[in-house]
Amino acid sequence: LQVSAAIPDAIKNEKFTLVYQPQVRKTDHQILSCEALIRWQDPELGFVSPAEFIPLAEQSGHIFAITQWVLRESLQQIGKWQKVLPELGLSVNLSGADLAEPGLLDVIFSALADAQVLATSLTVEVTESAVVNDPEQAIEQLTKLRAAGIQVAIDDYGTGYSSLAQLRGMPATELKIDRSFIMHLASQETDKTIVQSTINMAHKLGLKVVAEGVEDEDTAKLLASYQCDVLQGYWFSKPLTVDDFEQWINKE
Ligand code: G
Ligand code: G
Ligand code: MN
Ligand code: NA
Repeated sequence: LQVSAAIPDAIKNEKFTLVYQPQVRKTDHQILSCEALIRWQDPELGFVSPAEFIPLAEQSGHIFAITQWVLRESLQQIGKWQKVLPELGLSVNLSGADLAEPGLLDVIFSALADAQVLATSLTVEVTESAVVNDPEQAIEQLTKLRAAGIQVAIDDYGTGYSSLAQLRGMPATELKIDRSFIMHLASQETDKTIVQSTINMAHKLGLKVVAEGVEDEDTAKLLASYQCDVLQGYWFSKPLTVDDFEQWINKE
């Protein structure tokens, strides 16, 4: 059984699950938000990585159905968690193909309404490569989302198609520095310079900065000293199932 051939059935029978990775404040490491990440454990195929099936779903036109499920499922979950943690935010990854869907805004607004979650609680993460296919259409949709109070994060910043010209044109509220710049931060002087300058530039543009892939205490301390607003990575927590996330919250 091929992964691509199994995608329609996985959508239809809701075979995906979500895990949630905490995003914490730089100073006291209090939880602010979490990123929803999709998982697929298939009875026949075993564990299929999103790094494999998301690009296949994009190619076959199935990604928007997956994104709709992710949005509805994660917003329902956040709605429950907000009863205990009213300020908890949620980040969801969007694909470039989602930004080309005319129905995207309706899907997001109805998922928010059904979950009784405020638009300001939601951040959509897009890579700059998601915007290259049809920049005008993508930027128009992101601008509408922002006008409704939804936050827009540029994911994996510094890699792929990212450029200063694209940053200039993006209606972003947040910049997520790619983990390849964070992983060796404590030992690489070049990375320190790049990360520090990127944080300063982002702040001057009015953007919040998130570092992903924080794996040790030295890196967390360095990033705090650079005024990086939000930290995410294995040092704080790996992506967690719903049960594990609730345990983690209770422990913190
Ligand atoms: O969680 P993990 O490191 O396995 O994710 C691998 C890749 O899949 C990352 O680039 C991540 O952004 C992407 N990904 C994970 N969940 C989703 C999702 O729900 N939607 C989209 N579009 N991408 C996702
Ligand atoms: O592309 P995106 O940033 O959405 O990818 C998120 C992915 O990064 C998640 O699937 C998660 O599994 C992975 N991830 C999260 N924290 C860390 C970390 O500290 N180190 C590494 N290597 N990967 C991480
Ligand atoms: Mn992401
Ligand atoms: Na991503």
